[in-house]
Amino acid sequence: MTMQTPVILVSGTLGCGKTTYVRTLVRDNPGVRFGVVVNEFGEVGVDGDLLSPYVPDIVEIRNGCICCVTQDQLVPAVREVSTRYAVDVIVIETSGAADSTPVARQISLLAPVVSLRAHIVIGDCTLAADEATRDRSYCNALASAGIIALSKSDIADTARISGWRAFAASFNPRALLLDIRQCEATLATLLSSSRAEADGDAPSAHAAHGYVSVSRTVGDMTERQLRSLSERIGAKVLRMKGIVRVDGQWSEIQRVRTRLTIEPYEGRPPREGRLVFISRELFKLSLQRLVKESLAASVVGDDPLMPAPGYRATGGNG
Ligand SMILES: Nc1nc2c(ncn2[C@@H]2O[C@H](COP(=O)(O)OP(=O)(O)O)[C@@H](O)[C@H]2O)c(=O)[nH]1
Ligand SMILES: [Mg+2]
Repeated sequence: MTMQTPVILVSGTLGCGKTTYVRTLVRDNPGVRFGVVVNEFGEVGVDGDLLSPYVPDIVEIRNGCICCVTQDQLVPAVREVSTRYAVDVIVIETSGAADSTPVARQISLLAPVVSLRAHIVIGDCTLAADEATRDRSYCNALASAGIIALSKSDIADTARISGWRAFAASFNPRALLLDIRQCEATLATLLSSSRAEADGDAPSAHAAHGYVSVSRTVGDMTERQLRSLSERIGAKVLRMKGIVRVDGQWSEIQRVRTRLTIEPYEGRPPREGRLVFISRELFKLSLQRLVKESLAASVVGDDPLMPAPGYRATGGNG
């Protein structure tokens, strides 16, 4: 008889901590063989590389959100992970714009081979709950979540954390409300819970989320150039991430809103550095121009003797 492979669905806004959560979950459960399906807007993926040192079995779905544009790729991806790799648990990380309701519905098409066991929606406590929840897709995800996990309580102010707690308790009282660090440690609890309330009748997401993404390959940069780039692209770019050689060391670049972090990259060095930029307020053309100008100005502005990094467009999609 075929065993049902449990699926954990993880969603939440851009930069809320989905990949960080998946990485910790996998790292803290070394006896469990995980398969991961990770979805990104752009045609150039970053999360797959960030997860690859920990998860051998990853399928990336790029070029659009799995709740709408790339929905038809989800079932084949989950089937591939569950059959080809014979994993114990499948984790699906949606893009930051996804409405997880249609995603859950797609997963149900694969019953009884896989079954959605936990639906975790992350709330980023560095954002005010009422700001984060202006997005309808995200609200749909929160409404159907079995678990609402609050991230970044270590750096958020207490008023925002209490705001999130109050919001989550009233908006979806059925959901289990946890600090994300509690979820990381409790795989057995996640899998034994029946808190995967995929509401099949909820309205599906609109076809376009209004996000645009642009990817660039980049040459070596200094930390100063990167910080200058981060400042120049401004607040209209909600998210920047990538893997770049910074001051001679391959680094994981993360910028959520205007908060930039540069950490050593632990995976296999890529052939070339790359950065992905995501915005919701700008047209694609404007984002392309902003990125191009900011990259050029950051490098030239920092050191006139240094040639501009050899960046070139690698596309990206809305
Ligand atoms: N301080 C803190 N930072 C976090 C936490 N979760 C995620 N981050 C940081 O937030 C940034 C975006 O995280 P990531 O997991 O890539 O977000 P995703 O876009 O939702 O997958 C990274 O710099 C993470 O290190 C958390 O609980 N606390
Ligand atoms: Mg991610």
